[in-house]
Formats: sequence, C-alpha cells, structure tokens
Amino acid sequence: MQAPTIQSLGLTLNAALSIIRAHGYVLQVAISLGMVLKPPEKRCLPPAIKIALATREVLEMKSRFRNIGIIAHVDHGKTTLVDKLLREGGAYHVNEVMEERAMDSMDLEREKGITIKAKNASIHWNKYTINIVDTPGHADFGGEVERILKMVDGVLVLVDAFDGPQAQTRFVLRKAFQNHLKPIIVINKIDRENSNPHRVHDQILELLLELHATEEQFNAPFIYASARDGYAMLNLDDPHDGMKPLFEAIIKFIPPPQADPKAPFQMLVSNLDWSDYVGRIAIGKILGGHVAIGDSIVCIHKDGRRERALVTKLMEFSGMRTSDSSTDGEAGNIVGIAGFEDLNIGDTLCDTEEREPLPFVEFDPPTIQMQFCVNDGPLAGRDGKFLTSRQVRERLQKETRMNVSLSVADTEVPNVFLVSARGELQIAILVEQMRREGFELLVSRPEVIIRREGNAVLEPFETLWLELPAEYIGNVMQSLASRKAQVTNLEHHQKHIGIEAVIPTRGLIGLETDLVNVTSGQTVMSHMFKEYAPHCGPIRTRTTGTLVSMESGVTTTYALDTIQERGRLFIAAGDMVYKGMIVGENPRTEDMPVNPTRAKHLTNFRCHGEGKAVMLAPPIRMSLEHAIEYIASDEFVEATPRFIRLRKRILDATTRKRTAIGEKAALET
Ligand SMILES: Nc1nc2c(ncn2[C@@H]2O[C@H](COP(=O)(O)OP(=O)(O)OP(=O)(O)O)[C@@H](O)[C@H]2O)c(=O)[nH]1
Ligand SMILES: [Mg+2]
Repeated sequence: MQAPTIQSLGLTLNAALSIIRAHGYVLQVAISLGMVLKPPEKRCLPPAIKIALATREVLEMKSRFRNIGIIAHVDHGKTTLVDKLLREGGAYHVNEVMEERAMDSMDLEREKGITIKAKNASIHWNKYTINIVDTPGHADFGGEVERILKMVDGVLVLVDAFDGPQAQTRFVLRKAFQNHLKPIIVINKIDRENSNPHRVHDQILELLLELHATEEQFNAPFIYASARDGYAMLNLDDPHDGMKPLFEAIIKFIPPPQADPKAPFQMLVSNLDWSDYVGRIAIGKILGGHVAIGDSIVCIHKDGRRERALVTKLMEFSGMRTSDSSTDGEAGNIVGIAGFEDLNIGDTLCDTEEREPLPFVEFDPPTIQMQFCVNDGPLAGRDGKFLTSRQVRERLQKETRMNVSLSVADTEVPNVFLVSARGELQIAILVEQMRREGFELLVSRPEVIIRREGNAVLEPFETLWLELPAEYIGNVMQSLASRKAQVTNLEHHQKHIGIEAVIPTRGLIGLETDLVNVTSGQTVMSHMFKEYAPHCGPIRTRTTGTLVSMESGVTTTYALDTIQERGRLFIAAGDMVYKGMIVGENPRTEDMPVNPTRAKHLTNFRCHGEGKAVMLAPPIRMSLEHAIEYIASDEFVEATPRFIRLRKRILDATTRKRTAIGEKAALET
C-alpha cells in the first residue's frame, strides 16, 4: 500500500499532526517530496521525527460519521427540515406514510406545534452515517440545546428567510461558538411570500461579527432551502434537486468526530431514554475507544460517585428509531447504552474508576420559580391517582434528571416544593405532563428569582424584540409601559414597526397573551436574558379582582344568573365549587364573595318575570398556561387530570382577611 500524503487526504498540517499524535502515524519529512504519512514500520522511521502510528483504514473509518445539531429560533423550520432529511436519507419505505414533523413525537409537541425535547435521529447517506439532533427553538427550552451541543461536531443554523435572525438564533449560535462548533447556515422558507434571503444573508453576517465568530466560522457555507417543499441549494438560482446540496455540505464542511478509537472508552451522557425491557438508556457520543454488550464499564456521577455495571444493551439510531447495534459501539458514533439504573444527564461513562469525569456544560441560570404544593382543597383526590407529598417529590426529582435546566428544592413546609426554570412555559409543560399522568397539584404564580448583593436587591432583566403592524403601536406601548419596559430602539419598516426594549423578567409574565389580545395575534415576539440589575419596583399586571365562592356545593343557574351581572364567570351551572374557589373575575380590583350554589326558594306565589328562560354567558375556561399567568400571588391554580380550577391560597374568608391585614401592617412598619 502506498503511503497517503497529507495533501492526498485533504488534511491541513494541524489536523494531520493531531491524527499522528492520536494514532501513531509517522511523519516523514522528505525535503524534496514534501510531507508523507507512513504506516508503522520501524525500519523506515526517520530518526529525527518519530511520532505515533495508525493505518489509513482508521482515517477512513473516523470520517464515516457526522454528528450535527439543528438549531434555530422557534418555528424557523427545524423539525420540518429533519422530516425531509429523513425522507431523503431513506428512513422511510417508499410507500410508508410519513407524518408531518415526525420528530415532534410527544403528545404535547403535536398539540402545541412546537418541539419541547431535543431528540436524536440518524440517516445513512452514501457511505456516511449522519447523526442528527433536532432541538426546540422556544427560549424556555434553551437548556435542551445547551446539553446536546457536547454530542455534535457541527450545527445547521436555520434562519427564516422573512423573519431573519431572532433572539434565540443569537442565543443558540453563541452557545455553539462557545463549544467551538462549525456552523452551516441554512436560510429556510425561501418559498415564503415577501421572503428576502439577500437581506437575511447580510443580517446573519452582521450577527456572526457581533458574536466574534472565528475566521472559519465566519466563512460558514450558506444554503438556501425550503424545508416545506423539500429542496436546498447553494445558490438561489440553482435548480431544485432535493436535499442533496445540504447533504454534500454536511459531509464537506462538518468535521468528523475527534474521537480516538485506540483511546480508553469514554462517553458523556447527553440524553436519556427509557425502555420497558432494558430500563434506562444513556445516549451520547463515544468520545474514545469502543464498547460492546457484556463490557464492564463505570459511571462517574456528577457528585463524584463511581459505579460499575455490565452493558446489557447497545443501540444505535436508524431513522427515528433505535435498533440493536450490529457492531461494537465505535468512537465517534452516537449510541444508547443500557446497564445502569441510576443515571443523569452530564454523567461520564468510562472504562475504569480512576478516570476523571468529562466536563459538562455550564448552564445559564434559571430566572423564575414556582411553588408546587400538595392539593389540600376539599375536592382533592376525586380526580387524580397521585396526590401525596412523596409522589409529587419523586416525580419532580425524576424530571430534574431528564430536564437539566430545571431544579427542585424542598421548602420549610413539607408539602411545598420550589421549582426553578427558564420560563413559565417550561414549568407549565411540566404541570401539564403531570396532570396527564394522573397527578393533582396546586401551583403558584411564577415569581422571578431575586438576588441580593450587599444592600441592593437585584432582579433579572431581558432584552425584548417585537415586530408588529404599525396600527397597534399605541396599545403595545401602553402594555410595555405598564410592565416597566424601557424602549431602546424603534424602527419603522414598510408596514411594520420593530421595537427593542429592556424589560424586567416579571414584566414578561403574561405579556405574550396580552399582545395576542391587543394585536389580534400579529406580533412576533422574542426575548433573551440580559442581566441582573436593581429591582425596578412593583408591576401591576392584573387590574381586576375576583369573585370568590363563599359556599361549597353544586352551582345553580339561578345563582350564576345574578353573579354574571357582577363580572365574567369561570364556571358553568352544575360545576362543583368550594369555599375560597375563584369562580369569576370582578372588574374592580378587590375580591368579592359570592354564593354560586344558591337555590331558588320555592313559594306558592308566582312573581313577575317568572318562567323566563335564563341565558348564562358561556364561562371562560382558561388553559393551564393562561391560568398560571392570570393568578395573583395569594392564589393557586389547582391542576387535576380533568379540571383546572383557580382558588385563593387561604380558603377561609376570615383567616384570609386577617392574614391580608397582617401582611399590610408588616409592610408599613
Ligand atoms: N412556507 C414555509 N413554511 C415552512 C417551511 N419550513 C417549515 N415551515 C412551517 O413553519 C412552521 C414551523 O415549522 P417547524 O418545523 O415545527 O419549526 P421548528 O423550528 O421545528 O419549531 P420549534 O421546534 O417549535 O422551534 C410549520 O407550520 C411549518 O409547516 C418552509 O420551508 N416554508
Ligand atoms: Mg421543532
């Protein structure tokens, strides 16, 4: 076999040197012939340069894998693009019906049309195995993106050809650069009416400059695509030829994994899965060596504990599914390993106890928190299966294993837990999942996490970007002012106005719902954590009070007919209510006691107007997210599998009043 030259392998000198160091090739410097890589053969080693060795096959095997993450702002088309890559990568049989956005496999993802969890898939294209990780674009799930970046060697950065780069594009790109990942920029949705790929191209270059991209990152290839229509191109006037240009760019520009097959086995757990047959499955990229069923390996937990177990199952991805690995897990591939009961994302799997744990990501801190309490209301236990403090606690602990940007703490009160997260949607999704699993819970309004530095009280602030039709500007500015937002930039485009503002995170709670109402859903909104800065005083997001039931029982049409004259109802006739439950909204700021169970007294006398059919206005049934945003700090949302009720924290009216007076007095002193 003729020795390959550095040039014939298409390597730079630095890349060649790192391969030489890792695998033991010999670098022979022949002054007239340039540099030649030679296989190990003691006799032919020049005495001057003896570096370690490997074979040509190793080089070829190393380059068989490409591991990429797909990152973008929410709705820029990541999951749709993965659909098309899977289809063209042969993940489906010719006649197999392919679901739209197949990677959004969780019920809640399909219902909401957004990705919530990062997920793996794999495609075989030509002789390459391309492992793909689809990620969520919503800011609340930023932690999902952060944790998978250690698993990939490059990223596809999708940008909408009309919207251009948005807050989350900046966030995910910055995280990718911190991990030294090479990007391929995909300007997607070029089929969109009024799309402007040239403008977006320039905006992306500006963003790359702003994020201090290296020269290599700045020279990232640009691809123009319509994920919906299934084509990608290097130039806008190229013919539409499916996804081939994108596949070729991935192979050409995303580096193969820097994983050494001869090193000892090492893997960082970047994702977890569960199978009823084999239990917990650790998913990650094999960073060195290889692993096989029956191997005895070690898990280094984040607290430093070392635990040994046998590998009971080894899986690799094929399309969207996992299958038993046909070979040993090879360095550079993304695999699933079963064998350990107790596993967390961020743990290290390796060959012996003596190894050091692999570094895991530094997450951005959570900025909001919410209380999760055991349901102690009078209707507790009528609907759900899991109610006790122990069950709630265990479920929350389980969530923190999978959901690394979420944390749970006990409080002084045994039945109350404090859940900290990136945003209210992240917590609302958790509550929704729990109620679908059969839990009953009380949850509080989200509060921001306050910090104290010396005498200063600091709170989190975010940069907010809005894009809205010009006619709504008045209402939107009013809403922003009441939430203590400082507008830092205002740009007039043709019919739209772009607003940039700095807003306390508290002010963001409920803002999205507000904007949907005042602009008929025509606002594009994105935001990103900016800094902790001095607290900016009270914000009043709800100007209304509530109608609170003073009785327990079943509501009557007769009673509700009178109450609906006072405000808007959250309940219908025949619903169960209890003392302290919120049954409607009072347009005035205070809470008003009402009795929705009052029955009509039967008399022998007929009154004026009797016999008239009563028309009750349909009640407002809030979604869980809306309910969480809506409640005040002295209120709870009661979430059970079938019901979402609002209630006062303190159910008894007299105790409630006394506590409120006490709190007011304490504030004044
Ligand atoms: N016109 C057009 N619409 C597209 C294209 N790609 C995706 N969409 C639409 O954009 C919407 C969002 O697509 P998704 O693939 O769910 O976007 P995503 O980036 O995965 O969203 P998240 O995971 O929630 O961040 C869907 O309605 C898609 O049909 C495209 O190329 N052109
Ligand atoms: Mg998605």
